[in-house]
Amino acid sequence: MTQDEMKKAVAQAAVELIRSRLSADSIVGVGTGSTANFFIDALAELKHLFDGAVASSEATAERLKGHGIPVYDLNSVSGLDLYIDGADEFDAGLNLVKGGGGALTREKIVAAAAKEFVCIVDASKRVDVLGAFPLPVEVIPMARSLVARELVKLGGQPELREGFVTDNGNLILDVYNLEIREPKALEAELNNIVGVVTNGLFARRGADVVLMGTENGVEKVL
Ligand code: ABF
Repeated sequence: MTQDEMKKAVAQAAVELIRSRLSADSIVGVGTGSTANFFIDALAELKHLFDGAVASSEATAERLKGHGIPVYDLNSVSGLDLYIDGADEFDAGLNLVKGGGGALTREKIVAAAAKEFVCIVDASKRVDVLGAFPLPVEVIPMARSLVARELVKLGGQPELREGFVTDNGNLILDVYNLEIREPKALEAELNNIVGVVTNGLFARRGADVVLMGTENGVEKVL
């Protein structure tokens, strides 16, 4: 199985998982990335079963609309039952690193609004300790250097993601060399740096379930 085949399989498994929970007034939170894209394509088959979606990025909104799925502003809905999204890393505690695609802030907002977060990944995303994947931190442009210096004090090695601006008009610092043994504490500490909008640790609100595509099929990690 190729990595894309695993992503596709896990996307299909997520659709099967949520199918019985969809009703005419359901609005589904939808994430960003290549695995989420496979999910959107599979979800489109069920578009007659639910009302619409809230998107975690402009790219996802466009893809949903391309399938004829209505996209709602989060402010116009009272909450979401489900959020389905990928990740860059996950550990045994279902803590995640996200934001490789740069959509971390909107992803974190939509995840916070959802009762259940179903994370869909291929097996390459499982790690013992988070941090091999550089941790994305979204920063207000004028605070870029200030935040970078604070990240160095924490032992990280921040690098500006060149030529990239988030959907919110901000910058991303990718932080290398972090061995994240206490994800909840680090998530809070990073959020306390003035100028940080969000960081890519999803630990305080991690996944509720991870569906992982492997060579031998899809595994459910709880
Ligand atoms: C989003 O897409 C991100 O938070 C994460 O960076 C990325 C995962 O990408 P892919 O599914 O393409 O591996 O979920």
